Amino acid sequence: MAAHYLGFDFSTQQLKVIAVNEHLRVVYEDNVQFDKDLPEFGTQGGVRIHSDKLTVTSPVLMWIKALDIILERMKSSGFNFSQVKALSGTGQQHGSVYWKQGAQKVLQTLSAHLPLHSQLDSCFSITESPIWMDSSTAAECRHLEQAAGGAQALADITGSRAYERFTGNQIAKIYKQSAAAYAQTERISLVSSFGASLFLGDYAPIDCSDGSGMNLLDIYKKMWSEECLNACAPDLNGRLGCVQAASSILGSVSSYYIQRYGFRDDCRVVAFTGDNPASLAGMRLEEGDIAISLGTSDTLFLWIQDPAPALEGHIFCNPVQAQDYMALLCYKNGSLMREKIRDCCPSGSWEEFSKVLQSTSPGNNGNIGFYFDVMEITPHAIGIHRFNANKQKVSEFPMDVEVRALVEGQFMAKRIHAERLGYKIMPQTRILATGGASCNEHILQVLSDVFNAPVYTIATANSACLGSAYRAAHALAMQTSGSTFAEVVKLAEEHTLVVTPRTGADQIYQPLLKRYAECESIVILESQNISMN
Ligand code: ADP
Ligand code: XUL
Repeated sequence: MAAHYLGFDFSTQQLKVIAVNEHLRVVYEDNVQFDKDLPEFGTQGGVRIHSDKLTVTSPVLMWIKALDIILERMKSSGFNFSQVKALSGTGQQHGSVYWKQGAQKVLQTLSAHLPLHSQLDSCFSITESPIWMDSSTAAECRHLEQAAGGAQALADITGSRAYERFTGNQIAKIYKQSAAAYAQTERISLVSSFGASLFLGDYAPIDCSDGSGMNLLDIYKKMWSEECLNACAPDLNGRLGCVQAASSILGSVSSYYIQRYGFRDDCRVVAFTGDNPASLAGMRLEEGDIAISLGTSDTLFLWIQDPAPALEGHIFCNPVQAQDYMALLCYKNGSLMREKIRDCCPSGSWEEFSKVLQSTSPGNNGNIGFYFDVMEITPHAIGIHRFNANKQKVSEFPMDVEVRALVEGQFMAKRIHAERLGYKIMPQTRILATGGASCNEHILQVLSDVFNAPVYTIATANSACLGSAYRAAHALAMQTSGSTFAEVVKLAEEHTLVVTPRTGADQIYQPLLKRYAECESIVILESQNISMN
């Protein structure tokens, strides 16, 4: 009988699912868009931005309802769940879910006659889950860094200095502001391990790779750091449970899925992980490659063996090879910022945005722009800043200059920060692009020109979801025959070469990158002044 593997992605704007067959070909793909398909939650881009503009949450019940919808749709389309040998999944990183006392019992005794959301609706002590876009925990970050002996000391343990969106700081804020809700909390999950818990019918462990995005895990010992836990909230260890390797098989699907959807009783649930680690798996990253994901957030990641945590960027445990690591840079002002500038074009369409990129020339005649609608992570800066060819600040650009300045600026920042992490572009460098905007060839052309390297994609822009299906197949193969991830994904389709750098691009961007870095220093200073006033 044919074997299928499922991957689920609880991402910022939608829940996605992909099924692959035993040859790792995609046989089913669907998504539930939170804003459009679940309007009763009133989210924008899947999130709620609170009035302080810093607090950003998503309703946990919305994610559960989305799972009910997607499974029902699969069932009505005739999807044969009994062929699924294993499933795994992924979630936006850093977001946290607070299960109320008694919730474990409810998870273990779900009735197959009812949808999940109606049974789990009173299972959460915090119903608005803080997510990665939140930047309201500056005070908690300062406290954690102090407790660990400084920013670098914290990075040396957890792979990152303190970041506002990292879960330990979010938990510390919840403990401070809602001590009663914290006291009622039986378990804290990441979005990924929350997804796994729904399928397992029990609390699923946090995996090491997504666990690295919490400022709580010792990434070398792969255990919680007592020092960090104690600095965030009391009795945290018990609420987090143990961590496990990302390729662990956690158990079989709960009887709920067997009875309601016809899953087989030995369908395995493989640990869920963060979307960036899952993307690394889906892109089949190899040493020397650089992956760029252009989703709600823009991220850039590399596979590394000898990590050197710094004050910029993050080091996570590697999701497919337990002894290795991955480096990651994350940019908050990704697709949503591009959408904002796109909407300034007369027709507000991606076609027009692309035409403008095509009709303007690389280097933008020396004009440079920084577009940070929300406080950026690297650099820590906010606002829109435009510089003309003489490095003078200007208040506006014509629309076509603006579009190119935005896209060139976003990619120049990525190249500069990757090089600061020690990354070197070599003649054999491949850029692997994924995420929603990677279907746009004109955006990828600018990426290729700025990095002076060819850009490849895979058949789906949803690499995190696909990577989860691959990880499910790998965990089973590892258990039965000890296969490595690389051996298992050899079957997958080749990457597709989409664009190569235009002649002369390197000569244009070398000096412009230098100017961009100089302008960035000015922008950082100005942002500091804005936040002080
Ligand atoms: P996430 O998984 O983080 O929810 P996706 O990776 O699915 O997000 O990316 C969604 C984004 O992709 C949208 O916000 C949209 O701006 C962007 N996108 C979709 N199509 C295009 C296009 N043709 N050109 C540029 N960006 C696009
Ligand atoms: C990574 C990050 C985002 C989220 C949402 O550190 O914050 O990429 O994982 O995609």
